[in-house]
Amino acid sequence: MDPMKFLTTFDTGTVTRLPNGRTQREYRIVALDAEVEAAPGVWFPAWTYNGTVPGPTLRCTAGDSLKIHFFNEGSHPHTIHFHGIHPANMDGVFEQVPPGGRFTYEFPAEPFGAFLYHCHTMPVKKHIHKGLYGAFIVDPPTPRPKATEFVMVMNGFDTDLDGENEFYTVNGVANYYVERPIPLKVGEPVRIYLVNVTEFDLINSFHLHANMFRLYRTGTSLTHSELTDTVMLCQGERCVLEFTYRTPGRYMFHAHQSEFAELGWMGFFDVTA
Ligand SMILES: [Cu+2]
Repeated sequence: MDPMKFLTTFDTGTVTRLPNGRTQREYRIVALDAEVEAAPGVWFPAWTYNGTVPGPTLRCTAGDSLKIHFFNEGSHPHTIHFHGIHPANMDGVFEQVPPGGRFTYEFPAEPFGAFLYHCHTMPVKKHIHKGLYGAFIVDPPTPRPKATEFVMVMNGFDTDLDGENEFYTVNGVANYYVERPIPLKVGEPVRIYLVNVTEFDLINSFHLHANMFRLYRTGTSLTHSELTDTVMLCQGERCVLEFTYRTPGRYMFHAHQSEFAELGWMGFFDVTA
């Protein structure tokens, strides 16, 4: 998907009301082998959820009853392992889904926070670096304050299959937001759900220029833990960031691993009055 569209696209599922009054959300996820463009003109033979890397951003509210219908139309066994609380048999580790197979994950969404999902088939390193992951947002029952909300998934692409990343991106295409800065308004409150699934490298990070953000680690509290301009995340870690720009102009954001920034993990916000 076009990374500009991906920023604000949230799959909230098909909603029904259960007899007990709970909201039920049903999602459809299909594992597919697909070529994805990791950088302009550079195609990567990916394993995907629903044809894109990252996969769709799934969103719900704490307490919702979730059903994720998973169909494996790929060439290898896969699963979906969600972060969060759920029973062992819904954990996507032991219930391997063979090509042509299907599985329905069912669990209540808890707790609220910023999460991710990914394939947990061995070797997990391969199933992750091939592209099987996405963001999973569980909103608090009382919504967070109104803001422009973006999802940013930090990843890498090992395009020559040597066990190291040739490109680093947010939302799947190297340097995308350098070529097409993200438009913002002065005074507009912004919230970013940030997820790190970079394979091969121990950490990744997000640095915001000329500003500071409120940091909510894992998004599981409504009280921020820090006011900072840089956050470092291990693979599988995620957080929520909130900030507002006060003056118009072009502002950079990037990984504060200079190497990652130079290999594609960089972007701009264009802030107008
Ligand atoms: Cu897999």
